[in-house]
Amino acid sequence: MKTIDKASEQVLKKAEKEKIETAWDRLESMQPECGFGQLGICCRNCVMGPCRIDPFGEGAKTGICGATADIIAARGIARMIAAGAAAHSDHGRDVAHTLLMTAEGKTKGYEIKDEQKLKALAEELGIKIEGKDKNKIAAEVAEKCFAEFGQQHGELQFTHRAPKKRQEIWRKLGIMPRGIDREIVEIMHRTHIGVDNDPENIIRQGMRAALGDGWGGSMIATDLSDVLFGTPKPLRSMVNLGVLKEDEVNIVVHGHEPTLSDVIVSAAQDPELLELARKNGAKGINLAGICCTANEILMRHGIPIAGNFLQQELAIATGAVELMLVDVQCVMPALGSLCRCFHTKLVSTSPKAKFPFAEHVEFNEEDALNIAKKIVRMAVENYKSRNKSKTDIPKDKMDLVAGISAESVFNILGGKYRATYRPLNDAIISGRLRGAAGVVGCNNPKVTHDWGHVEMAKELIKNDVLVVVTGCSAIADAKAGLLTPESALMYAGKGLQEICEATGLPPVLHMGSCVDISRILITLCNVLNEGGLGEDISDLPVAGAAPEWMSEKAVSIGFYVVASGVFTVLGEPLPIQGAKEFTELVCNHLKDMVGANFAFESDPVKAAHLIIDHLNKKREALKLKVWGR
Ligand code: BF8
Ligand code: SF4
Repeated sequence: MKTIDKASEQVLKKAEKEKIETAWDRLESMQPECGFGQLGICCRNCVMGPCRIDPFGEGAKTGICGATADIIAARGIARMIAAGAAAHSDHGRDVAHTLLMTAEGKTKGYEIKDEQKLKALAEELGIKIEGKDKNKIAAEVAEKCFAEFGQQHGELQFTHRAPKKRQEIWRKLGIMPRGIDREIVEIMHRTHIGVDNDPENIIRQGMRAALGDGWGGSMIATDLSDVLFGTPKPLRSMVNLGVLKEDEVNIVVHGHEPTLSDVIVSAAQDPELLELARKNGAKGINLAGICCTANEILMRHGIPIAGNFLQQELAIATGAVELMLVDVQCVMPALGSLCRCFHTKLVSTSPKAKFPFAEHVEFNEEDALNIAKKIVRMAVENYKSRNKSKTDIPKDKMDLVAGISAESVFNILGGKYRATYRPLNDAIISGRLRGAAGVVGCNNPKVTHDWGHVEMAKELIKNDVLVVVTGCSAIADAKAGLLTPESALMYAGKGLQEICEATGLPPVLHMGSCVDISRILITLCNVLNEGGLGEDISDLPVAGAAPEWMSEKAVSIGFYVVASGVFTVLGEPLPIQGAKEFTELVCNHLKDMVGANFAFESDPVKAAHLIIDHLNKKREALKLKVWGR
């Protein structure tokens, strides 16, 4: 089965009938995938190779330089971390840039929306705020954050948000990140031929760069986005391909950075463009999102989501999309040729990311609103070209609640509102909640679309585990109805059900895009600070999972989550299994180093039970109630 999502299934049938190719078809024609690559034992870091290790027979046991399977796999993973951390962090840098330009009055279409968060950040960063207006403060905050990327000595500022004990672990292991860019560069240096050839030493640097992502680049992205676009608060919206409209201009935003999508929201409400839409025979302008940029504008504006990663092609294949605009990350290069089968215009906007058959309208912050309007106008003018006979929009759409941040909501978990995390901690201590799990990450056509996320989330909430979600996982669960308060009655265990009833919250909480996993880290710190659940993140009854992951960003996330002390289960194994000792290091020995490790389990229900067992063990260590004992 390709997908559990009815809307996706309907469009996939249409695609098959009309011989439209999708990622699933391409996966099929790729079979068998390269076994050396899957096992992580091939290397082309120099041109004496490429080399590959024979995992079974009498073939090569080292590369030409002498690198073993373990060295090759460790280098490969470190480079995946470097790419993932670079992607998230560059996103953070772009938000810092937009904040600085806005503070200097050089942008059109942005303003500082959360002054309170700005001031709190300034104080944390050691910036004096007395007598300064918000723009002056914002400029200094942006500059200070910029400096974190290139910092050569010292420690990243936001790592000091972590519990003292955790910071000590990082220092002792030599994995406290210095500057974000510096750690990424150092991975590239160490994995060059003939540099670091000790798998443990390599992965230490991998974790250091990953921590620079989670507690650096990603955290900067989240915090500065909140300052600029507003900190999310709970809100309702809709999800799935059924949010596309038959009689309106459909614009789909896809990619990651909120800087463009946020102004597109304003441009789509422009009276002149709405009038033009009506003149062209459309009833309005309908905005929807794919992937994490969708999560960004859902969290802050309630803009509906058309789908997750594997639905990017399906949205176009409905025939109802006038224009898809993309920025960076997770955008398939297949989109351009697909758009040529329909009237859909594909518009690339980032100087960093151009695509075949896409029209490029370069985005810049100085003129953001005008550029956004230009793109919306292109969509409106394209409505006339829609071929009604080629259009087929699935009816499926689902309600959802989103907009959960570390600042909101957790205060009321447990039922009574007080401005502390006490109710949440009490719920865990009393055993109404067994613990919490962050289920995050991508889609991957190797896994039945959405199945990994949805089955895992259901099994967890059934066992009174509060589930927090981000990225494409959040979208999968939303489509299955798990982001509605009502789903608690259908799927949650008794304790979690009581909490959802008392608070009106769903049992699965949407915390945003993938960079917003930093919100989960902060939530964990807040829980610890509240007291009663240990002294370090690794003491908490919490776990992480990525049931359908595929991207290098997910590898970076996995490593910063584990290095922060959170046990993490991956649906697809890391490509390291041809390297026995390195696999043992990642799946076991890391526990002795950072208090947490990875597990690989492709069955989402079994994976949920690995998590539940882990939470039970943590509860036992904290001397809290454990079920069935
Ligand atoms: O950053 S979950 S497929 S969209 S990588 Fe990409 Fe994966 Fe989706 Fe968001 Ni995250
Ligand atoms: Fe082969 Fe070593 Fe060169 Fe890699 S670095 S390609 S293992 S010789």
